[in-house]
Amino acid sequence: MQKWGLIIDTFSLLVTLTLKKTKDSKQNVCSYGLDYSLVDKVMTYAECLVSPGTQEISLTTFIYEMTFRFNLTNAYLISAIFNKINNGRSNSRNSLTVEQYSRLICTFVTSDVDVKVNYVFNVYDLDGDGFLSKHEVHTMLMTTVPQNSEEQDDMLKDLIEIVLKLVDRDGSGTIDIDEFRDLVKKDALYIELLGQVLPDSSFTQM
Ligand SMILES: [Ca+2]
Repeated sequence: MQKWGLIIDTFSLLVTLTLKKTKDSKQNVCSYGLDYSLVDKVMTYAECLVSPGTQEISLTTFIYEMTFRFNLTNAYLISAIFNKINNGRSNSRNSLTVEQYSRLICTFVTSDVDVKVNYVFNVYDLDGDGFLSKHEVHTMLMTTVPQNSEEQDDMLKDLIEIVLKLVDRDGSGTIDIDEFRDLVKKDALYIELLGQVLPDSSFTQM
């Protein structure tokens, strides 16, 4: 009888640990005001993208999903998103964990504007110093403005000045997260001021 008691105890401990792990994993993925069933759906979708024989989502799959499911069209911006969400891994590879990918998709589907603002700002902030420098603004705008002539190059320079004048309220020559957030609060369209890193309006919710 004692043996069965021990087996049952071990079994319930395992069930508790498994449930706790699933719950922790979902909490890790997202606390953006999404309900668990939606986070569940996102994670199930992300798990389907894992390359056979690995636990990870490859860069190729990531590019394919961003392009064809989320209608992101700029290769440079897709790679900037990938690098940003892959950042901080000790053995940085050309793949993402299911959690990293799910967190991105949760950012896409949440209606929490602050989460989206933080995400977009971080992608634009290429060197991760917390400010968008003139150089970063230039690099981002180059992805949207074609530069085939001197005239277009001048247009780009003018555009950079216009953007800085619009956002850089303290005249520091850089854009900080508060300045960016304030601008987006004035008009939500400004969230993609420097390039599209969120799904467009044709994206249907998960
Ligand atoms: Ca920066």
